[in-house]
Amino acid sequence: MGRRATGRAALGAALGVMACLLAGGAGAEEPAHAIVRVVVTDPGDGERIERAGGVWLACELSPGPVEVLIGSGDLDRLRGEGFDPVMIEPDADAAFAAERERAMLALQRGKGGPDDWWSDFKPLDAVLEKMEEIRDRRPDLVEIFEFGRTWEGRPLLAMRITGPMGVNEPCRPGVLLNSGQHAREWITVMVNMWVAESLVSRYDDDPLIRELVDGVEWVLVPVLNPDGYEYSWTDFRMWRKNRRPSVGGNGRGGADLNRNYEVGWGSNHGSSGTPSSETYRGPAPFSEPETAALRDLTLSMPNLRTHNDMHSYGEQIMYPWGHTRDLCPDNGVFRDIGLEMYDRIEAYRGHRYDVGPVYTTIYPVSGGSVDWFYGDRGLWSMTYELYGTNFTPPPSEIRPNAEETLPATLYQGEFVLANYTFRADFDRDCDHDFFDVGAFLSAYVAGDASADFDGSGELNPDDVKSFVEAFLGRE
Ligand code: 0X9
Ligand code: ZN
Repeated sequence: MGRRATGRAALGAALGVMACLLAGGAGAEEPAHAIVRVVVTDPGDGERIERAGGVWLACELSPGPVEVLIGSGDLDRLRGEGFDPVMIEPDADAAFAAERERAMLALQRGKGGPDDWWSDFKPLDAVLEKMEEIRDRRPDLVEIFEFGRTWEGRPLLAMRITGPMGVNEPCRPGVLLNSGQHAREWITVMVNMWVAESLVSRYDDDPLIRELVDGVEWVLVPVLNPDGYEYSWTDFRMWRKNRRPSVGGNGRGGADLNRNYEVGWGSNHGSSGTPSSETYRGPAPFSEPETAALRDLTLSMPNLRTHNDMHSYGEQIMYPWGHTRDLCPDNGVFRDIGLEMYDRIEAYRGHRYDVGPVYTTIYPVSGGSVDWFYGDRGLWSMTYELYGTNFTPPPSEIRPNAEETLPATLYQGEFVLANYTFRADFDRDCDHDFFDVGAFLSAYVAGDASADFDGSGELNPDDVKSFVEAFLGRE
């Protein structure tokens, strides 16, 4: 994985600002943030970086160089922790401001102009507007609903995308896709929105999409952490957590939502109990309104079968567990799903994602989303780290990232359609079990018209035969 956040540091300027930072002076021109590179040797180094006030800019802290975002004074503290930091971007704020300006210009140009929506990243308001625009195009397929509120009172919004009822009713299997759990991972929001756009705009002409929309209930949460997302646009580009108020108002608040789920919660191996930490798990499982709302949404949808939590960056397709090295009981099936997703991603432009459990593929994560969605809810819960080399990919990566992963994400719909819709689900409880046989036989013996399984218009042994065949074939 590449680690350069920007390649734009001019050495002279770097040395000048480094001198200023080293002097510890808060000069008027001193940028608030700089990016340095340090070399880490063991996993505990993450804590030392955080103790010094730095934010490490990688998904994975493995031995070797890593870029660290620092504020004034942190350079000395990094040295105090025993690192030997090398300046690579003395004015990170200027780079972030330039990125924001570029995106805002694109947004303006897009309003009635030539720029299409996918040409650059979008601030929260524009994402919500786009959700509405997609809904307004096809209100017969799309519904937007609020499923909770954040710390700062913002609505948590989801899009439900599904065709007219009838097919697979009442057992239409569900797919839940969330993105933007980590505030700075802007590209995940665009990629998820592209799924919504594709399901809706291709519905009329693409038979597979139509089958997936008619047969599956898609619930998309493009911005699971809207407070953090907004903050990453307005205040601090590298913000990761939500906006839980800080203890003592020291400006280092927030909980890492992806450490706040109940399964495996609370371990210091893969999460932190220190409120200022980047991986602070919160005071209790589901203490955060954003994760609690997602939990409740999930509990309200017993038809959900699969889930994807989209992150950036690192080219990985992962599944449980994150909190233990042990393989989960369904590791084989997860691996098959992951490998099919791998093939589909690879087919687009040859990117070879790593496939495997969170713990060994990226690093230990305790209280992460996939562990709860699988361990508590029994879903086929996957998570991406999208392609990229840092948290600020160029906007030219939006479309390729979106196109590259779409077929893999759609596969999750294909998977539930193939595995969770049963003609032989006679008692309509959305499960394939022997109760269906019981229900069929009682209907047949009672002479109930519902037992006319082959649709011949009369009840006869052929109905039993075709029911048994469908049941055994898991149709
Ligand atoms: O640390 C994380 O939460 C994820 N990496 S990131 O750089 N995007 O922050 C990895 C989490 C994978 N596990 C789950 N989604 N549970
Ligand atoms: Zn993330």
